[in-house]
Parts: sequence; structure tokens; C-alpha cells
Amino acid sequence: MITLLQLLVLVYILYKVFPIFKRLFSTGTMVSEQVLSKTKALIKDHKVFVASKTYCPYCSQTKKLLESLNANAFVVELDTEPDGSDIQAALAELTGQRTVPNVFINGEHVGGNSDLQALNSQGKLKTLLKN
Ligand SMILES: N[C@@H](CCC(=O)N[C@@H](CS)C(=O)NCC(=O)O)C(=O)O
Repeated sequence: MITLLQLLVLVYILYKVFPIFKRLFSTGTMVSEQVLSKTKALIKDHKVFVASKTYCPYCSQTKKLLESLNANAFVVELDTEPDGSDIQAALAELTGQRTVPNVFINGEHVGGNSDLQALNSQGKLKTLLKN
């Protein structure tokens, strides 16, 4: 006979181990595996990846800074892409960040514009871009 505690432990393990189980219980938007894979590839396949929106002033600041450092960022403007909102939901699921810009360097999540500007002020951004 399985006790309530054992059942809870089992559910917890399933929740931790299987993403599909996690998504079943998640309150967030459901993101298809296809969009998740596409988003992960965008992050992995580009040294600098920025999810942006054309009208977003923070995004403009981020793009300007990266351009000034010749970072050659791969930018996806989510508001002009047909699956832009799906990518935004996937990014939220992967990083917990829903806002744009959403910046990645060397496959690592950097954060938004304020995070990028802070890295630059601390002199750490150039080093990151060199690696
Ligand atoms: N503190 C954030 C501010 C970013 C922000 O507020 N971005 C707005 C667009 S300008 C946003 O993402 N709004 C929600 C949305 O567009 O879905 C940063 O530095 O990146």
C-alpha cells in the first residue's frame, strides 16, 4: 500500500525528471517542443543572440551597445516574426525572463538591457565577447 507521502515523493521526482510532467502542472503558457528546440538552437548557434522588438527603447540601447563593440549579434525581432510570441514564451520558460531584450552570450543567459549595460560598466562585457 502506497502512502500519501510516497505518492507525493513520486510526483515530485516525476516533476523534476520529466519536462513533460512539469509542463502538465505548470501554470505558464504551453510551448511546443518544436518552438523550444528552435529557441534553444538560436541561443546555441550564435555567439551573441538577442531577442528584441523593433519599437522597444531598451532593445535599441542593447543593439547600439553591441554594435559599438562589434559584437555581430544575431537579432530576432519578435514583433515582426510570425512565431515571435511563441519564441518569447519559450524564452520565458527557459530563462524566467519575459521581457525584451533577452540577451545570450556564448549560449549563456545574460539578461536584459540593464544587465548588459551593467556588465559593460564593470568592464566584463568585452571579456565575455572575446571568449
Ligand atoms: N529592465 C528591463 C526592461 C525591459 C522592458 O521593459 N521591455 C519591455 C519592452 S520595451 C517588454 O519586454 N515588455 C513586455 C513585452 O514586450 O512583452 C531591461 O533592462 O531589459
